[in-house]
Amino acid sequence: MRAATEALMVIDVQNDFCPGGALAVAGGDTIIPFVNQLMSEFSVKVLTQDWHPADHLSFAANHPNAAPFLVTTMPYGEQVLWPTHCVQGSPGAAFHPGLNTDPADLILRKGFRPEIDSYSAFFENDRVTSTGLEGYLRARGVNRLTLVGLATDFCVAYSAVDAARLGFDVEVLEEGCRAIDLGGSLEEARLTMRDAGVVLRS
Ligand code: VGL
Ligand code: ZN
Repeated sequence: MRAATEALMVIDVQNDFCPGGALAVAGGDTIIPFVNQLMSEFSVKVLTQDWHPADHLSFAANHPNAAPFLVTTMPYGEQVLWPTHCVQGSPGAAFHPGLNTDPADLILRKGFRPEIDSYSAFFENDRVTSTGLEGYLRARGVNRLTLVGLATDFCVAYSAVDAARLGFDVEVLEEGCRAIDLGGSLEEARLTMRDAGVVLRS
């Protein structure tokens, strides 16, 4: 068992990011046995859930004449427009049925404000609005994080980079992640993570 100062973070292992889902990540479901095993090795376990209202502005469908995967400019910067996914309470927003959610200490939902996306589990996409997760982890005495989940190049990478910037020791286990890889986004995310001091383990 890992020390009580270490937490496992499982990012967005939800139906919509698995094969058959609205924003399916290739092989997204194949990480699940590995993730379930890891969960038994950590005492502190946090799961995140992408959790959007139907009118969320990260959805291409909520912009006139916009197609999914185009980039637009929002008040807080660039934003990819996604297919409608992880709508609050929908089957696509539910955790994959193979994921063992019972051992989770905390389930953190993010992306619930219609006007702003939140890839990271720590800050919304303006990079300043806090989700409260830092306070939770610090209050529990956690200083080291291991991340797995979906997708490597968006929610995992943003969470890992924010965590490193906040001063946590951060490791991403790539065996427990799968990427969307939109126009080279995986390679870019790897570089950004390394620059921020995140340790990538294959
Ligand atoms: C994610 C795109 C949009 C993710 C969430 O979990 O990586 N990607 N919303
Ligand atoms: Zn989303």
